[in-house]
Amino acid sequence: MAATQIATYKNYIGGRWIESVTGRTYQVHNPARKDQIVGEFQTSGADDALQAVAAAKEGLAVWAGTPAPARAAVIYKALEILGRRADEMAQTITIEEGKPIGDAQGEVKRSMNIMEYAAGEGRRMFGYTTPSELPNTAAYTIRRPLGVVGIITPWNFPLAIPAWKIAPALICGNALVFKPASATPLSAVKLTEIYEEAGLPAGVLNLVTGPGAQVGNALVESPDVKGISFTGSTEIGTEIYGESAKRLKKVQAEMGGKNAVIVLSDADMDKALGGIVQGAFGSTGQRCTATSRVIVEEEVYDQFMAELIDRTSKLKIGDGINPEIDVSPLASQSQKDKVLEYIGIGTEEGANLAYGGRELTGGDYDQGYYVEPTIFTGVSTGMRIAQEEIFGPVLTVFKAKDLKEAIEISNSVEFGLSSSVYTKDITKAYEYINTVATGMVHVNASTLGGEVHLPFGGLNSSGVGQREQGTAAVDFFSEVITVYIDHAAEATERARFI
Ligand code: UN1
Repeated sequence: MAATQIATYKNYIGGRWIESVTGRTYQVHNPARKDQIVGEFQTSGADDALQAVAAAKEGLAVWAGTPAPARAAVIYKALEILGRRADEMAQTITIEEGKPIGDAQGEVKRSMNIMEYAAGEGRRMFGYTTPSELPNTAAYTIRRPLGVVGIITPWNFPLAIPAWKIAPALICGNALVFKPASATPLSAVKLTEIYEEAGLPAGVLNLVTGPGAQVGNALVESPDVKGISFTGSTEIGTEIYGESAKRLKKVQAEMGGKNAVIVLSDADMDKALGGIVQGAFGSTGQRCTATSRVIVEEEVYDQFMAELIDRTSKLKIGDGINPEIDVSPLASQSQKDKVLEYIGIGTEEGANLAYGGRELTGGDYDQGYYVEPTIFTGVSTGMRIAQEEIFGPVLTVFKAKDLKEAIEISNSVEFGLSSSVYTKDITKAYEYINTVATGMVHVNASTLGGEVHLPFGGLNSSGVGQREQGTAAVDFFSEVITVYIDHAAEATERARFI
């Protein structure tokens, strides 16, 4: 692979693949094989972003006027093409992001699911009709696109997150400028190719790769961009929300998590352990819905810990392209540095390193960014490892005397994305559902994921604006217009208070 020629990928603006006006490019490499170059991509700047916005304005004129069922036909076609390219797309995800191939295949499937769901929305896109106070008057709502929308996506789901923003945005008739994470642009290029092949009109989807500080900022600042759909860190999301608020721009920001699982003494231990190990160490913990805290009721704590460590020790670590692998490398050097730094912080704070904690080196490990699955016990809520999002394979464990205390610990963080309880007691499960401070709540299932026809998102520092996916996505990507029609044959006296 290293000997083959490196492909250069371009931006896609106004229906043409073009180079950045900066004249600069950068390389992306495989996090499991540092010497394998995934490709060369445009290092775009603000001028490219603005050119894309101008192209999107032209695309909008065509797309907003296309009936939603006809827009759906393009998305269905793209879905078919993605299905045909599914294996290639899964490999692309693994090669550029590093996640195990099984997870990458799941990601492709989720992308297909959202495209199917969004396309179906083309024959719904409901408004509502309600009686007017006045005779001979019709009153109802319709939906119109927001306009030009900026789509800013992270590296940890290089295909699915773009897919679940782009498909709902398209069905609602918007034109888009898509800025994928600098670390994972190849899945984005391929998704754009798929929409091009599906027949999306020029200018409706524009792709600009490069640094967020230039491209992302230009989108946030442009008065022609009416909305931003962002997924990434709470720090950047907060900045985007603030800057957008000044310009009265609609924002949907999906940000960090510090998701907790509560294990009560009556839990099915096998189920709980399976969900926790997958939640904490699957995708190397690099998911905003990853499990980063476990709170165990004291009666079952010792048994639980022994089994957790046993299961964790059996995980196979290596290059995710090998289907036998459970835990693959972190996505980058900076991710590895950050995770190791937090492991150091946990130790300094006095938590007990119960398992793992080391960087893996030697042999193939030297080719990637490997850190062992790591478990800290004796963690208290004041510690940084109990509060901050680590975004890696690090699990913190707490002991609680009962459900009430467990929920207090669960709610003691600024984040509020996902959470889970394992119990067979329906009363306790409901108490948990009604009091835990997260946007997504699971009972007897891991904190991970979500289905595309249900809203996805969190409370507090985890998210702001309307949820992604489900009908919430249509609410975000459309404006509701209220219509009143007086259809009386002649002038009638109108009520004074209207
Ligand atoms: C998932 O964990 O299944 O950035 C989806 C993220 C989330 C999406 C996660 N916004 O990890």
